[in-house]
Amino acid sequence: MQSAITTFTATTLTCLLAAQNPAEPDRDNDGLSDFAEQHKYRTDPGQRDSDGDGIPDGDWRERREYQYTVRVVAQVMKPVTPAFLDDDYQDIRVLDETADHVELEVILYPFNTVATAIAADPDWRQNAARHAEWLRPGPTSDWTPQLRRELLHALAQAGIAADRLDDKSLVEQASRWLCQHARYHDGFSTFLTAFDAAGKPFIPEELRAAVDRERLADDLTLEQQWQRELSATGMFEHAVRGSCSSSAIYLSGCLRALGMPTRTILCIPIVDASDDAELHLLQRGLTHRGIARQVRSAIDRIRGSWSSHTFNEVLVGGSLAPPELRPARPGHPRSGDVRPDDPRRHVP
Ligand SMILES: [Ca+2]
Ligand SMILES: [Ca+2]
Repeated sequence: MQSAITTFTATTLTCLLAAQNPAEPDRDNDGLSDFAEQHKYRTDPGQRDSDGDGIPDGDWRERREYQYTVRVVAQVMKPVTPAFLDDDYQDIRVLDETADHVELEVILYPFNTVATAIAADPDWRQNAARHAEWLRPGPTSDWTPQLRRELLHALAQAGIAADRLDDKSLVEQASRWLCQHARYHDGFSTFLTAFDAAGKPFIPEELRAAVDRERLADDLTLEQQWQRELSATGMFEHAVRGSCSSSAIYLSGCLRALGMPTRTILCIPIVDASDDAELHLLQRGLTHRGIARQVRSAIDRIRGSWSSHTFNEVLVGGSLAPPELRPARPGHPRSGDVRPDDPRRHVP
């Protein structure tokens, strides 16, 4: 059972996360973009070696000397594309690889200031067009021209002029409308469904019994369940959305239909809260009092279970941050600033 669930997780990561853009300005040519030096690493974007010790800021270890960071080693089942996992909040490198999994070293930057740097871009459509990979329909973000027409019409009826708004205003207003449009109904299918090579959903044989048990609560067929939890078009049509993963899929498909590059991010906890050895690592390793207090508070509530969270990232502020996916939807959870006890963490 664990194997199938983990495979689904890795597939989601591979399908929906974006690579950083190598063309972003790097004035001092140290391998770190100006934006990242200012808002992620806190190094000097005008000096290749900020502290003059002979080691450039871009060095894997050196870049951690200006910020409080958290280092995690995680094994992720294949398929996984490590390059897609580097973003404004974390760095990734591969430590080991087997036939089944990739062992990743993850460096988290919890005190980044990326969220404060997001600004609206009135000409966002020109920048957005360069991110075709995060605009096109996917197995779950399955928007259609019909959905686009109906969504634009519904937004117009609600006074939201999608063709005249800047990117930040549009994503805020459209996301709010979409969440209000769809009734919340938590179900099961995002955690028990896998996808074949063609992107079609199926239930792995070892999970069949669990599906039959869970489905008794709703008088719906499997296909009807999928339409209400794993299909952006289906959720829009039925005006229903499910858990955080399901809601992220719904928003991702609908925002892509509006021409906004969007990806779904799956956050995995830095430790397994059911494993005493890993909890001991936290006790020893998290030396920043604020971070330690938040993490321990969250763990107290999930002890004995497994917890993860899924949400959306949307390209906003193309003029400020050149062609790279920037997290958006201000006011929503981000890996860098969300409090573990913040109720919004379960509202994608
Ligand atoms: Ca630089
Ligand atoms: Ca240095």
